[in-house]
Amino acid sequence: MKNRIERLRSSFTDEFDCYLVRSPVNMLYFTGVSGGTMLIVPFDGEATLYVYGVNYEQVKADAKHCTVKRAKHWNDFTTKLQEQLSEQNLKHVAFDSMDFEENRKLRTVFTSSINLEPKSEYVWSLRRIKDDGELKRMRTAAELTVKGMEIAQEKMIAGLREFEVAAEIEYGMRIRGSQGVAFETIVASGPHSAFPHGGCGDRKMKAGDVVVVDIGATYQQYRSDMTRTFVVGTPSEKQKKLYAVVKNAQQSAFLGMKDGEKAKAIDTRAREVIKNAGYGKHFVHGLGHGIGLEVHEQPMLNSRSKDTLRTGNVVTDEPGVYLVDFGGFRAEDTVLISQNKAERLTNGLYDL
Ligand SMILES: [Mn+2]
Repeated sequence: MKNRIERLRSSFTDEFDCYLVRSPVNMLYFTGVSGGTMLIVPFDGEATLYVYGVNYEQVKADAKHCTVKRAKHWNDFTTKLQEQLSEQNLKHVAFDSMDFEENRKLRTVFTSSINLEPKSEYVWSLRRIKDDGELKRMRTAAELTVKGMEIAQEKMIAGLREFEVAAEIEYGMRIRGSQGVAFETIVASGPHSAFPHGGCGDRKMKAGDVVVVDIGATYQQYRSDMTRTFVVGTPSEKQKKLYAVVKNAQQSAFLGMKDGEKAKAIDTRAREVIKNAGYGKHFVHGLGHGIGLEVHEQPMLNSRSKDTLRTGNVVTDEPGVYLVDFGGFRAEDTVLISQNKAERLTNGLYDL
């Protein structure tokens, strides 16, 4: 099988003859290391990863599928890049992403005959389809996340503060091999639960509180994302009913997820369930997002998405209902899309 740089190169079109990878996550994706300054992928010949001195030895030791060269500073790098472009007569240069100031500086050193255009979609079309090695890591990240959620469930104790629960979750994932959290842990209790990004503060949980716990472990750079809603003590009938609506919506979307389905249609499946239960206007966000090296990736699952689900996509399925005066409810799993079905990588703990 071709390596990722070769696959990027074989997707080149007449529109460009050289691709600059500037995003650290994308450099990691192509070369196996972060810490580079820029990866240059010309149509012909070796890919070159430029690195500043501070990271040179480490990157040189670990980088795959490219030549590693040292650049003293940004101007040294741009001079070398400019030389390479003119030597190889490369005129149409695409890039993934770059901040405005860097883009401006590059344009000033390039001769007027060189085009520089953003074309991140060429990297995304590779990254959104996970290979076996990536899936193995994502499964481990998901297992660690489920373990963290089990700990959360055990800690739904009146008198504990949100940050204490978060600390137990994070420790439990870390001690089992998580590289760190995939994003900031959410333990949102009581009134905080009604905010989709309820955070995690010093509020003391009390009996009857709804608690939304949204967590993720990272394993060998790959992330996972899972949410469950708990109640401290015995849940009320209304709390049970609202969580049931959310879980039914989540399951309805899940059953529709497979290769070839429109992401927008999957979002609609969940939205219909919540709408029919009378809470349509309280589902205030999209259904989900791709996940991998980053917590939010393509494809997106929402009412504006033009994406189609494909085998190898890993996405979240996370409908929610948020009642400001009552509490918020969300159930989320990280899901792998296959030919005729989907598979929950985070699985279990569906009871309130
Ligand atoms: Mn999520």
